[in-house]
Amino acid sequence: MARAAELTAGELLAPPAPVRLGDVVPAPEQVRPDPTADFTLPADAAVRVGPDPDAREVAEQLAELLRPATGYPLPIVVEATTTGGPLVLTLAAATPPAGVPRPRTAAEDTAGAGAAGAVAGAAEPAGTDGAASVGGVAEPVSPGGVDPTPSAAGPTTVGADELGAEGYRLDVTPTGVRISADTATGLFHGVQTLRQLLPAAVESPSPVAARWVVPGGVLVDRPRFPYRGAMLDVSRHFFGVADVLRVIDHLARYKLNHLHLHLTDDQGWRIAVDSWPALTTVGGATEVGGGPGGFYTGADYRRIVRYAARRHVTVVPEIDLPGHTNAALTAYPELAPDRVAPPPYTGTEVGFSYVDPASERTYDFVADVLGEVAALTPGPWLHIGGDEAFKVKGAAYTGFVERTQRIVAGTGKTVIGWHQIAPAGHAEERVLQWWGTDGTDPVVAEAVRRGARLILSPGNHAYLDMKYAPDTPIGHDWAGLIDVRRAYDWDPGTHVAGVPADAVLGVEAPLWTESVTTLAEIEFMFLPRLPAIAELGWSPRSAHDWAGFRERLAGHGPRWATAGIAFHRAPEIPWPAERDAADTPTTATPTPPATPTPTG
Ligand code: TNX
Repeated sequence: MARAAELTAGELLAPPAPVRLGDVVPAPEQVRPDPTADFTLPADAAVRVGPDPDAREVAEQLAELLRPATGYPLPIVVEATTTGGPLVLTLAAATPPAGVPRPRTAAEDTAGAGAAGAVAGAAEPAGTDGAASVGGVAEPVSPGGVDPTPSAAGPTTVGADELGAEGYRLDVTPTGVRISADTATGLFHGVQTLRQLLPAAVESPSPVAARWVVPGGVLVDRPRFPYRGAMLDVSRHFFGVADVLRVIDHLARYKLNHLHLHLTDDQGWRIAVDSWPALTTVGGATEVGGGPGGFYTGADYRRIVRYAARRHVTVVPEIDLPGHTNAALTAYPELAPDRVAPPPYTGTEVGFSYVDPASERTYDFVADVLGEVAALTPGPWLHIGGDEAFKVKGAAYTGFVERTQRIVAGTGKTVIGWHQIAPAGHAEERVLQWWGTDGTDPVVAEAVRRGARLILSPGNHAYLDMKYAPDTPIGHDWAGLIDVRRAYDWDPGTHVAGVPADAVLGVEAPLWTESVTTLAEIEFMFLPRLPAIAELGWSPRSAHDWAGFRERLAGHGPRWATAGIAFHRAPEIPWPAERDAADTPTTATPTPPATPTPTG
């Protein structure tokens, strides 16, 4: 505060070209810019919020985001009813927004842009605008905010009660910014948007002399799909708690709401299980390339889960079964088909290990492990892997999966498995994670007809362990090269033949870590592709536009650089010239890790 206040007007930087209201990733559903309504944050601003504890928590997070760069104190003021002020968070918006088109559902999107708009309801009378007047004109608003032509959704209106579990409304007027939502999660997403609407210098960890201008107008936003995630493989290389927390920050920035942790594989078992302690003491001591490995204690895992929950991210734990289990077998040979402990594995081959599906001891193990992991996990999901169990075939495989699905149901969780579990019998609500590369799989389509839902992680678009280009220093290419455009150019609603959009729960970008060894390398592979996947999961299909996306994404380079986050300067993105990011650290480009030596 003191430092910022001491700066004279002459020392202030020239006002940066304000970010445009639609310059947000993922693209908001509806944007109505009002260039006459820009707002400048004053040094004495408070964050005003109602008494709901979760909303107060979001207010505190907003202040935490803004304090370092602005140097402003930003006290939190709790009010029974929020009125006005520079920064206001309002839960359960009481007044419907005026003149905002009704959002389209995923199913409507799939029906085609032109026809789908004429759904449910004529335009409501405009007028009772909430925090900020936008003139009450029921004029359509374009998704992405860069195109003033009407969106295909047509001029129907959305009531405030339609913001749903994650939506929010953001009003910017010359006197302040108000974020309204039905839930604290919606407020949190609105805060992430506000962060992007401020100059990139807001990412600075120390005070910066800048005018903190927010572009004027109204934005109404909510997700296309409920499940939007990323996966981190902590088995092939182990990543400590601090790294995982930082990954959660990156997810939250882009409104991703699930972190899938691939906790077990041949190269290491990473989650403590009290009833089978050698899983970690023996099975956790290895990783690809021969490094020391590591594992999360129950307390570590709880800390990750709590940190994620505060950022409205749900942790999805994966225990990969019946294959990918060499680390478990080194600890407990009684689970192996021949009851002989295999040597520890630090290579990168797949498909050779499995727990004995014919042994009752295996199901004791599965029930104990899944029971303990379920008890540690507040979220609704348990992921059982199921991929590449090449040596467990036919009825032995489907029988194992069906029994494991029942064990999961017994823990009260909903089962997720890689799409290889499709031939197993249906289990209520079960979810398949598609990682195929050609969009056709009759077995998966049939499982969906029986009631399964799908998370889409197509290997050739969403696998962030694939290289960007032939010269990318780390990564694989078995599913092809994935540059930013390839990560962006597909539609989760239509991607798998025979799977309708309403069976699609959402999208996930997996990061396998055979070749990824450091946090900087994780960031290099995530950014800038993770925001592409995030936009596919969040934004209405009508907002999908590569030309607009690459321009919006370009503005994030200076943000990452200012925050000290590594990323790949992908050549197809028009990054601002270096001088525009003059106050930013140099981007870290990872050096290639030593090639791991397969040992089996
Ligand atoms: C396939 S995708 C795997 C993983 C590897 C990955 C490498 C899937 C479910 N299984 O075991 O790490 O390829 O890209």
